[in-house]
Amino acid sequence: MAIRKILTVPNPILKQVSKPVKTVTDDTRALMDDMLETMYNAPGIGLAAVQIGVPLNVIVMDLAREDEDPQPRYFINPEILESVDDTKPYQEGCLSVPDVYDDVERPERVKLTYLDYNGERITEWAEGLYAVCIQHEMDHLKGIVFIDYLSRLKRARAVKKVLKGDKLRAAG
Ligand code: GNR
Ligand code: NI
Repeated sequence: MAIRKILTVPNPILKQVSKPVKTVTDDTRALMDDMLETMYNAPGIGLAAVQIGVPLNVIVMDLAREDEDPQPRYFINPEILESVDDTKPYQEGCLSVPDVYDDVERPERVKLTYLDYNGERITEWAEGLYAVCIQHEMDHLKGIVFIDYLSRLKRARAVKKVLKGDKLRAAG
């Protein structure tokens, strides 16, 4: 397992549309292992493969609180089958947009289908933080980052803030 570098905006790779995984293999599992380690190290609650520069439809997530045992979740080729009409705002953040947080409105519950770590199909409803996070991650697979839902001014400020943070880190 290895910790990989997380790409940040405005890296154009984050705008790429990810491709489906043809077959779930040990390579897919090795990628997911690296993603999980990278996510825990960040730390974050979800990560899409494109955020480490691999444009495949692969997501990892762990919504367990710090006082709970880890609950790693793996999603390959996820699809949303149904969404309720009710939406709810939630203050989102993103490892690709460090230190920026803002409200995003999304459907409160979504029915999704995906392949798990072993390539088995799971179909279930997601709600609460799970619904927020899976929609945020599935946006990454389409090249969408949460700041794309904000006003142009807020988006420009967010990108500027990230570039400034990168510059400060580079200078040590
Ligand atoms: O760690 C993360 N926290 C978070 C908080 C609110 C809504 C979505 C997220 S996902 C984010 C990790 C990330 O950037 N995943 O793509
Ligand atoms: Ni994100």
